[in-house]
Amino acid sequence: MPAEDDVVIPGVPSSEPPAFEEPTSPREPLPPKPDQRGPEAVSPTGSPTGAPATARAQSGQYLTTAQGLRLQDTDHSLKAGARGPILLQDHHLREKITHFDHERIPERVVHARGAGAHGVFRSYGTASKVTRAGFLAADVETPVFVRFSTVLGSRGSADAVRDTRGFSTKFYTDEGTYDLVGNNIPVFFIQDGMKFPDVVHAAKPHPDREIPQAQSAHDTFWDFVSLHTEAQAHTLWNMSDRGIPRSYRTMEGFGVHTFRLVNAAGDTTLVKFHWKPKQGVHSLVWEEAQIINGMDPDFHRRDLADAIEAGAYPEWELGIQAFPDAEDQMFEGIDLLDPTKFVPEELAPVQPVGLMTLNANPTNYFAETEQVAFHPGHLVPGIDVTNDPLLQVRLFSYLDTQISRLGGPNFAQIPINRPHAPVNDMLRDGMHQAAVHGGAAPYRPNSLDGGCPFLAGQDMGAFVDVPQAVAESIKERRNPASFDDHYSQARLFFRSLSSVEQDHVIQAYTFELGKCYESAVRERQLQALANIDAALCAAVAAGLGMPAPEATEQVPDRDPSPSVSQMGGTWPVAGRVVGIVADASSDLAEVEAARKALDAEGMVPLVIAPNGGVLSSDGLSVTVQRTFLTARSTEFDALIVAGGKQPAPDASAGRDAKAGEPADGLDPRVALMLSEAYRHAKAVGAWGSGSAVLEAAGIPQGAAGVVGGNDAASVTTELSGLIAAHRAWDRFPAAGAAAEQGN
Ligand code: HDE
Repeated sequence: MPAEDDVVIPGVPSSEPPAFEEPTSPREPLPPKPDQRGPEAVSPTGSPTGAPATARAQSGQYLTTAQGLRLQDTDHSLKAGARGPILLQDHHLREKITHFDHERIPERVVHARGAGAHGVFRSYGTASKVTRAGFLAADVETPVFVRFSTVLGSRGSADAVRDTRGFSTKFYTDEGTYDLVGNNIPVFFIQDGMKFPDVVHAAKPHPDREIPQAQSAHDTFWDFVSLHTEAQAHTLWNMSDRGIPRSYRTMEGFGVHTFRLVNAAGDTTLVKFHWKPKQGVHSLVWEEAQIINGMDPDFHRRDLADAIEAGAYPEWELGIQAFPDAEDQMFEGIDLLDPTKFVPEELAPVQPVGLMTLNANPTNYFAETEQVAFHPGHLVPGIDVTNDPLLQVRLFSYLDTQISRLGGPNFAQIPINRPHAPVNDMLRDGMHQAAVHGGAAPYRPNSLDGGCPFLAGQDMGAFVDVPQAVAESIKERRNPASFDDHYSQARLFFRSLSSVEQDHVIQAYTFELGKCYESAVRERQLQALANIDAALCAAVAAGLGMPAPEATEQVPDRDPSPSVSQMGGTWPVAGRVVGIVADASSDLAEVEAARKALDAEGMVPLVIAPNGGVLSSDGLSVTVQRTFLTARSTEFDALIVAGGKQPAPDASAGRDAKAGEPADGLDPRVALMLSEAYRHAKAVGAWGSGSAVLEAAGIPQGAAGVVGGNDAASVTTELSGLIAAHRAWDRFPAAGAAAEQGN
């Protein structure tokens, strides 16, 4: 038996391995896999049912209709003779086809593509002095469901596109469900929600050809953001590495808006919410992202599910930046009601208030991840909204959109959306009503139902709107003057990045604008860049072959915020994927030692060999997970070479176009894998004959992130240290002078 049985390789499709022959004896449906969990068993009105977790799955040993009628045949429709027409009376046929015809529901108008997971939030209690929210009291544990998403693409689009990511969390608290519906970027495109359809129409594919899918590199997007300059700050975050996260696990989350917390004494505090990933904030490089979108469009979805399956539970600390609830709602000159502005952590540190751990995959994508319905207006006592005009429009939009997306007003009764608090809402009837309401008097006041339900006082856990003074004012369509500053924070952000990160920003703008057809659009965006940073503008203009315009606005210089840079630390390596290139000539004892060492650190080792099956020698055997045909560097955070010099039998361009002519006797797919990994500044290691492979692939010994050693133990130890820093950053050449001038 291959030795890797005790090393978890995630991706198992079912809770039991299948038999080769089609099974012949009836049995109950298989249970979920150990890494999976469904929504908790509560009734449509929030009561625990005590039912087993699988009670909502299919049951019984035999195929039935939706009415539970056992069936004898599901392959042949009922016909008037073997060659005759089909009879209308075939209920099973009509039910099967009709249900299939209606399997799809409208996808979300934005954030259509997502991935979800279950977890738990444990509160530290540190927020109790500013909020009376029960789930933020000391040591309270609250079940959560999280959905991550891209914004622009359709439900079937690729994961690694350049885009903002959604980060939505549903806390099933005892006081009702609280939703924190945020993004991975702390600022937004627009200040007033009324413009949301405009920015979304501009960013979505062109309406005539419906291209391009899931990306901003096209004329309508840049047309809008260059005319609508309040979008420039968010756009710059998108063009930074934040727009192409390595993983959902390595994203920060932001509530974006300012919220108002209220404590037991009624004191209020303005706050911004932050999710800080324990895994660190990491990104892809652009070429890597583009390859991934072809090789594995499900990259982020798979990564999240695999990490949870492998037991590398992703964790985030929830934190708050707290500001005095001053009359002007400003902090250090930053308007807290302007969602295009963030408050640098250097001015207001993020104070941790609890830890979220994602520890189970959903059992069914549609039932859970697709049907989950978030809403920024799902609040609990102790958390209230502010007058941020973006947030105010969201408070209307989310309830409205769910009604058409989920087919009526009762979507809160769908299992994933059911609160874990008693529901007594006097809302009645409607499509898909799943509750069976008792009583005669769903109105207030009544006497027929004994006056039920009663209203609670604040001491009984009622939500009480903060009695917020609203200045005497006139009705008008206008922004405060502080909203007119569109550039200072874009400049602040760019100037806070390291030179490698600045280079990536320059490349992103040059790429995206290079994809725009109209020179007027490119020129207008260059004008906006000139106001952000002259060197950034000059570098992008050079790439586009256009003159760099002069700035038209005097933009104030703010102190940089080094905390926005992603570089310079080390983080846990659990869940990282390491490819081990090996072949029949490899020392399998050493390969096995590397696998064990990586597994012990929570990483996922995948053996890559010339062909599938098992590598065997000297009584040892190692199962192969990838071949030179199926593997690509982008799947791995690091590569180890333990052999694999000899070209495999299919190393010809006819069988695999990425196999060109073998170089120096090396399989060209291995050469390509190594050169890509090297180019993307990933750690690469080798021992024994593997060192000759590195040499043949032209990987310079002694270069940053290139590890040589005598055995698996020394190589994996050093490699793990490099993976902890995410990339061998020194391998990127120093930033161009243009970017440096910007500082
Ligand atoms: Fe959303 N947004 N949004 N949004 N949003 C939706 O709700 C909307 C905004 C965000 O995983 C929709 O259920 C308006 C900011 C996330 O299910 C819709 C405005 C932020 C998700 C909607 C905004 C977000 C959505 C589409 C401007 C970050 C995915 C389907 C006023 C703080 C939630 C749905 C999930 C989804 C409207 C702006 C985050 C149409 C009108 C700002 C993470 O209701």
